[in-house]
Amino acid sequence: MNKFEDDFILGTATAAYQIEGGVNEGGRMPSIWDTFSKKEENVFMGHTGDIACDHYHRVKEDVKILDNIGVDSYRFSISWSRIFPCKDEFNPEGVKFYKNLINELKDKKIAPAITLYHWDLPQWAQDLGGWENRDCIYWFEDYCTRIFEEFGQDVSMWITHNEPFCASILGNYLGMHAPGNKDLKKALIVAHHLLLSHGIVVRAFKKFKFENSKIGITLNLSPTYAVSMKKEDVIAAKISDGYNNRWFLDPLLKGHYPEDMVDLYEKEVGVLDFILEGDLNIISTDMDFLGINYYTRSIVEYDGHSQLKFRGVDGEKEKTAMGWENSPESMHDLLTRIKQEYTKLPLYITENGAAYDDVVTGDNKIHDIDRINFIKVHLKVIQEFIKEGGNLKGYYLWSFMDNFEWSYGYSKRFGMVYVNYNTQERIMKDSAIWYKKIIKARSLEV
Ligand code: IFM
Repeated sequence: MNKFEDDFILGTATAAYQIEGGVNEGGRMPSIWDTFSKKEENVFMGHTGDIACDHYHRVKEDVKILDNIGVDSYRFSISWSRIFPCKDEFNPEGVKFYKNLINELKDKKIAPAITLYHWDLPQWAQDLGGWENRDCIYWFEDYCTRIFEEFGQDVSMWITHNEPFCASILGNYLGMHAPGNKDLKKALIVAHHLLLSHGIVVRAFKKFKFENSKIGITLNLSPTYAVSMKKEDVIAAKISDGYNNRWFLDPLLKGHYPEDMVDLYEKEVGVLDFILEGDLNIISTDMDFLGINYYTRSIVEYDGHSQLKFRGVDGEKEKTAMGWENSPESMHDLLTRIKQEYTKLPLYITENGAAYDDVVTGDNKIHDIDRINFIKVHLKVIQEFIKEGGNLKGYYLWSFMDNFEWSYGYSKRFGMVYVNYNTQERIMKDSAIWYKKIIKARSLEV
């Protein structure tokens, strides 16, 4: 029987803006997501994170549910604008909120894993140019250093950034996320500054010499396949891979940006003169692990009309409510590639999961069999990869509970715990009951 080792982490994850609510409480000031979600048509039906899952007021109850499920670790993010609501203005009440959460978790022997930046830049920082401004890196360093001083000893796992691709490209090139820009050059500057801030924060962290505490970054990676063997489709797939994956993996793990993409981007936006001497050395500072968020594969073809000459093609596999294919084999391809081409560092799947259109039955149950199957096939791949010698140390299911799914608002449910947004009642879906069994047995055969 295939068992998960005792030190393999079976956890779950959320992010601050997606669950907390309480946006005007405890001294918090707006982030770019408050601003973005309040502008018409940015988010499905005008939804915002104002109340979300009201986790701000329900920490105790939520940790109790985590404890009931039995997760080894809970990954959550800190809202920077609770800690520094205004520039240089530290807010002890913000720290108190997270200290309380950490203590609740530790009481229940759940290891906290903290993401320092999950897209909710304080609005004051955006007003000063946001991540486009190189100074933002140092504001981020100040905030992280303060957090390390407050909680460093209590937290075993730190993630500098969640999905810098989304924060830079979705937020600044495609305009689908805050702050809503549509400018490739801006997006590339933001991506560079995010990566640089990662390296600077890793260096700041190492100075503390915390025992049993590690730091890394989380990338959303999508293995990319050409729709056909035609030369132009193969080239399109290479570009798409460069755009999604290599632009982030290469600087972090190889110390340089991929040359083919530098050439392409320079043709589009001019010289990338925001990359200064020494930056890549900092970006590639040794970290302790690589976090990977994996949801689906991408299939692409050549598109002469698009700026970067590729477009996504619909695949034929079964899809989740996001329209994303359920493709566990591609996660295997991805992990194998990371191991062979990039790093021997410990890997964590810091997110994996699926949205489905859940139905609450008359007796208040949610029989989310599709979600159970989705998680199961991905956990199987993880076991396979570990058997083959892969250095994979943990799995965080996205998400602990239904939450604000960015531009989709509350219309997509990723949780293993159902949230009734009218009453804030939480109901464990069948997937949570199943995950509990898996964790207890440390095996998929339950
Ligand atoms: O909800 C998001 C999360 O914030 C980042 N990773 C992908 C999830 C699902 O889209």
